[in-house]
Amino acid sequence: MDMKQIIEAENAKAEADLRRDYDALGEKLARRGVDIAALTRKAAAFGVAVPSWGTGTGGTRFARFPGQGEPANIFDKLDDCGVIHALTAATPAVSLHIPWDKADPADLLAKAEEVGVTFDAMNSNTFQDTGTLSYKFGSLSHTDAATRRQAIEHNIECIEIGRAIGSKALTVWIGDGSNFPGQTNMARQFERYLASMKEVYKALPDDWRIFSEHKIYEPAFYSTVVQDWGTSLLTAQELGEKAMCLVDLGHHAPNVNIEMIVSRLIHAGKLGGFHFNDSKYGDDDLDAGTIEPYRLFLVFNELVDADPAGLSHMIDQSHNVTDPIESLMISAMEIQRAFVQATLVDRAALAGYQQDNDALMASATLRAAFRTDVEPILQMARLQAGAAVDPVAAFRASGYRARVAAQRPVSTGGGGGIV
Ligand SMILES: [Mn+2]
Repeated sequence: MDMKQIIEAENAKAEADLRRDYDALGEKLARRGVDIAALTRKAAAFGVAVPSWGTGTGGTRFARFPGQGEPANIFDKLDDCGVIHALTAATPAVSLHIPWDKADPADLLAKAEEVGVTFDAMNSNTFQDTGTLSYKFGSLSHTDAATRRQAIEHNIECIEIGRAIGSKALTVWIGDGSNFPGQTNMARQFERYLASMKEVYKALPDDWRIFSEHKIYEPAFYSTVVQDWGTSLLTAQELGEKAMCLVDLGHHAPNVNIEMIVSRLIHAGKLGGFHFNDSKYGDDDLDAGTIEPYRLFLVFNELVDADPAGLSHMIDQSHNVTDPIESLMISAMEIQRAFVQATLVDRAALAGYQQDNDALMASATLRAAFRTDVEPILQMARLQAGAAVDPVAAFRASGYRARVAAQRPVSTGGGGGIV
């Protein structure tokens, strides 16, 4: 059976129960003045891009334990991304990492069309050595002009590849920083970074955006050039209107109020997009919504409230102990769930309680939306789109992983494997 037949067979088992649950929820929401059909259409229209690199098993700086049937190249990765979208109808685009995913653009486009996805933001890679000059001591902010030039040219190459495959954005994250106080002049290093980014910005087409992604630390452990949203905002403001900030949920110190950062960036007109994941201690790259689902909801609460145009939603995760396809499907659905729950917030009531300084009822209004089990809405959106009511069950029933494991070369483990 092909995937479509598997989905139909699995959905046939689940449909009757789903319709009962959906009708019951519809009745409940109608009492709150919410039209479940309209909400289901919004859920169906919501999409989040999957990272090509997330389809392989990740690792830590200690080791990587490969899974079965790992993708050997970008075309295998696109096959996996196609399966994720076919089963969830929530991941219409894929974000590429260059040079990991470098291939003939015509072949990339043909494969994407075959599996039913498009391409989201391009990601450059200057945090490992890929050229003749080493990035050991930095890339876009390196003290050596030739090394900076190599990093600039690499980013421009990412734009060129992206143009050929229909991407409209470049995400720049650099690992540049220092490990010792005094190792670098922090002011000069940032100036060199800005000058390099201006060179990349010049090569950006008019209908493109460049995303500055901040991260508090790692691989540099004392100072990082783009360590926080303040530096990211400074960068975006200095570059110009096509430059925006990208918020990776795992790139902050523990307990930082990320939803407030989101609010500030929206105020500045500089919020460009997200890398969704979850975190317990640092940049853990855990599955979205598995550690702090309320925080994910609160981020979406800001987004639904302000409704900024043209945001890029992407997942950026490392799946070390699960099947990456299953983790990416669950994550996409959790992100979609947070969006739907945030859409349920009674905004008029909330504004009233805020105006009256009724902290208890304001907080209760948010939690009433968060506590609503919107699962039938997500399932119905998938059923109507021809995707799976239960994507993980359908994926396991399909035997896809065993099939590709028989075709793809065995992946080796070895040393560290952060992705
Ligand atoms: Mn990221």
